[in-house]
Amino acid sequence: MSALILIMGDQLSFDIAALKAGSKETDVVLLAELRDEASYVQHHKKKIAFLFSAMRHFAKALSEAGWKVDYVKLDDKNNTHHFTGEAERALSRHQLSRVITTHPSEYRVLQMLKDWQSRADFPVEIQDDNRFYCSPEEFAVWAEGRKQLRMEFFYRELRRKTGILMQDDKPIGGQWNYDSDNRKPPDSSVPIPAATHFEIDDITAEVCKLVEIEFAHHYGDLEPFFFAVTHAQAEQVLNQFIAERLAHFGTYQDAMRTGEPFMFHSHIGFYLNCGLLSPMQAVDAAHEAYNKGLAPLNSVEGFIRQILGWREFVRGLYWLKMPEYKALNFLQAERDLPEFFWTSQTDMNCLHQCFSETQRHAYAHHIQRLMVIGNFSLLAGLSPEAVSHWYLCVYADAYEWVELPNVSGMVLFADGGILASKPYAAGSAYIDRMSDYCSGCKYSPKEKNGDRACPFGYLYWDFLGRHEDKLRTNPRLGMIYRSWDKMSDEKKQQITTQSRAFLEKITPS
Ligand code: FAD
Ligand code: DLZ
Ligand code: SF4
Repeated sequence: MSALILIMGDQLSFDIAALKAGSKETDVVLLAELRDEASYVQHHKKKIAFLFSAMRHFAKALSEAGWKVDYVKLDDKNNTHHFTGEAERALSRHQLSRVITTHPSEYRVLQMLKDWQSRADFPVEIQDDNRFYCSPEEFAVWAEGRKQLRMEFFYRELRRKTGILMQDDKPIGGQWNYDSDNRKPPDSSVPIPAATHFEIDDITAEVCKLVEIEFAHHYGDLEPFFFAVTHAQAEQVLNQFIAERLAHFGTYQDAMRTGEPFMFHSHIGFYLNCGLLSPMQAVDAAHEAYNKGLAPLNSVEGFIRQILGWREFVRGLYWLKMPEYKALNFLQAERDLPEFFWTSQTDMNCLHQCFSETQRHAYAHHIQRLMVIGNFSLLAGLSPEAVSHWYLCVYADAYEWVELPNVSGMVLFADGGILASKPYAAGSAYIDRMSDYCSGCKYSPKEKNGDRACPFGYLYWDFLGRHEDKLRTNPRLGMIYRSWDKMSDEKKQQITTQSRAFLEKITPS
């Protein structure tokens, strides 16, 4: 029986399971630009334009490959703007009575598909997503009976299972992880290659015009737009990363420099997450570069760990712990987001730089997300719901399955330690060491009191004091609490007063 093959906006892969299960001869492929998906959170304008353009290019490529494709544009006057309405309309339009799709990436959409399955008039076949190394079921088996879920042990299992960077059952080089080699501060004498840019073609130009009008009130800049929008272009970004940046990826992984949003990072997350690239392509390309002697082991292992380790781990965790995971708030953080998350207007130069780059490019690299914006959100006690909403809106690679564990688990410790063994809280020293931001700041990391004192300094201690009841027993925080204990009451009071005044100023109660 012929079928409607539903391809969602983050399933743009030629070998996606739903296409593999279908037939070019008899089936119809449906892709639809939907207001509900573009604005269930107000996604960055660039993210919407990127996805719509990638969807249109993919639809065109599928047609050229012989598939019958039905593409519903945003401005189609009959567009219902949700998956259910568009699937129903397409079934009726093509006189089909069943749907094939691929397991969605988000819990909310899976619930919708389960709803379809409960209807007699809507038979739907959900194929497993074949674009990951580890299925949610395999992850659940690995997690079973473990007190703590730690990425490092999961990653080693996947290294063993796949044989990646392995020799005779042992990690190549003798170590599993080379992170200790990967913490060099930025070095202005090492030139950073320009990010791969593409000219806007007619499809992207049309989509940008549409987004500028229809999503004018959304966050972010549409220009400059230079993202890849086809598989071939995404592959070019990957190849250029391997050739020009991978060798330094590990060494400068944590480094931040003013005006250099991409540093030595790959900027392929957008493409991996919507299907223009597969994780296997990226991992294999890095492995091959290592075999050819084009990049050192600390860089290659570091890059592969992000994809084979972290990316797979957070996905497994998401499916294992949803929907409860979303509601967790271990530290009972309730503060609203300060306005400057949206406007970038703050005197704290590190935040200002990271917010400005986010606004312009719908991108910030990992350490900016973790140690600057994330660390600030943790120390300031911002609510997990508000922070998660923000991250989902502003990054072009953001989808709940990967954003939520990073925000809730890695950054805010809202899951109480399911993902991380301790909160990634830090004062100003790390930012000062790993960036050039402090030299251009109104505040100073050296000053502890007065108007010029860096807020990270006092907020850090205030955070530890505020959460003493929950964190003191954490074995990894023992030494820090010993320093806290040595502080005079007067000093502690001063920290509290400074912190309260600062927090009241950024989000008045
Ligand atoms: P690179 O640094 O070049 O790394 C290569 C790839 O490894 C990335 O493209 C990504 O696919 C993967 N990767 C690296 N770190 C992680 C991680 N912690 N979790 C999962 N995959 C990882 N990543 C997203 O893809 N979507 C998100 O919505 C997202 N939200 C984040 C929110 C916070 C608070 C933090 C701390 C991290 C978040 N990350 C997210 C992870 C990471 O920051 C981005 O994947 C990375 O910055 C993307 O840039 P890149 O492609 O240049 O990555
Ligand atoms: C993120 C996104 C956006 C902005 N727009 C669309 C869209 O118009 N049509 C579509 O099929 N998908 C879109 N997406 C991606 C979906 O939100 C994503 O596929 C679901 O969250 C699946 O889990
Ligand atoms: Fe950020 Fe503090 Fe440095 Fe300013 S002084 S850039 S606020 S860490």
